[in-house]
Amino acid sequence: MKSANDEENRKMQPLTGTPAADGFYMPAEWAAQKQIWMLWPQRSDNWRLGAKPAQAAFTAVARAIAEFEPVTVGVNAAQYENASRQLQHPAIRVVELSSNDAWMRDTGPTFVTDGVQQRCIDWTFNAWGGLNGGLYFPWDLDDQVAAKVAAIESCPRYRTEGVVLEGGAIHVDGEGTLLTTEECLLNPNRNPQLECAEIEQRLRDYLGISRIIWLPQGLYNDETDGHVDNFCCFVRPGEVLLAWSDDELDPNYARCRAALARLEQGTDAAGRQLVVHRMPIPGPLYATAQECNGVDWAAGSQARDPSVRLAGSYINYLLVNGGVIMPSFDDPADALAQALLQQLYPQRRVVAVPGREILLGGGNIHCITQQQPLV
Ligand code: KQY
Repeated sequence: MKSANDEENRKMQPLTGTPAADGFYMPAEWAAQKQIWMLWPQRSDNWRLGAKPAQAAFTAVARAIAEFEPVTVGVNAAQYENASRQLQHPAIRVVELSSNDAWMRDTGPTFVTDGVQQRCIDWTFNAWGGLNGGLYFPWDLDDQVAAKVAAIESCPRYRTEGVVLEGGAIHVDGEGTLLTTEECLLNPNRNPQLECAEIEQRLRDYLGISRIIWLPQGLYNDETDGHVDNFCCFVRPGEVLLAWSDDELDPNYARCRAALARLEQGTDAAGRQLVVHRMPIPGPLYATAQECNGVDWAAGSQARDPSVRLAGSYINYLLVNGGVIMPSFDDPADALAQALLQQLYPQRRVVAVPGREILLGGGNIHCITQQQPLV
């Protein structure tokens, strides 16, 4: 006779097959959400001053989201009490969940649905490049995050052994179109064993999409090898928002134009010509020497240097139920960016949360969050 434990163990095992073959697809970020998942920053070789300022910044993001919907924050055991105290809020749940760092967009699951049930994809994670340019070692706990989230939610899970992908590398419109960059997905430090056509087939198989729009590159100096979520996103089906610079001396100038050409050339899965909105890029932004000195040096992690431009972007915002949570940078372009987002999302309340501290760690609000759609 089967025990309850056998049944639980069976549920923890990954599914065989692929989501698309089973009738599942990834919904767009604007689909109704059950909750947002986050992780708690603590590693002092990425976050300055023992991650204290980053913890305050993550807390502000969690609290801003909690005004719209529930948030679950995964925390390493050593930080459980500290995080629980800082995150006290009726809509914020803290769970013990080990990780190497705090990038839930990239280490968390991608949720898929067939319109009735929810499942999720547990992509293989290699810290943005493994031993060939990855951002830290080891990354074993990060690679387990998606499976642990799935277990907490009792969500059946597909595991992509041999397909490396981070959530920030893709955006979908929920109607069959996917946006990504060649700089990231075709980088030899992700899936060197797969040809471009094979990568495209994996995207179709796992995400239930039928049209892929490849942008050549992402934002200049993005530590992730050009994640699309820091550069270009869907606003709604048929409309995208692209980071934009008119400064010919900005290394982003050519990147923005190359992306625009691809977006204008193609059509989406429904055959629509895309409308492209342009979002100014803040800065240029740099870390101060003092900020860099606050990061503990550790072999294998990235050196921080005030001369290296930060990949600041307003595109790195998160959609929540009824809201938009965007990063601000104390930059003259902040107000313009907020006004543009409010104009593009008239039915949502746009809330700006300081993003500099998260940017110093290498990403922003979209990178540290993962939406779980409502089923
Ligand atoms: O932006 C992201 N999606 C992750 C960046 C990781 C940076 C680690 N220093």
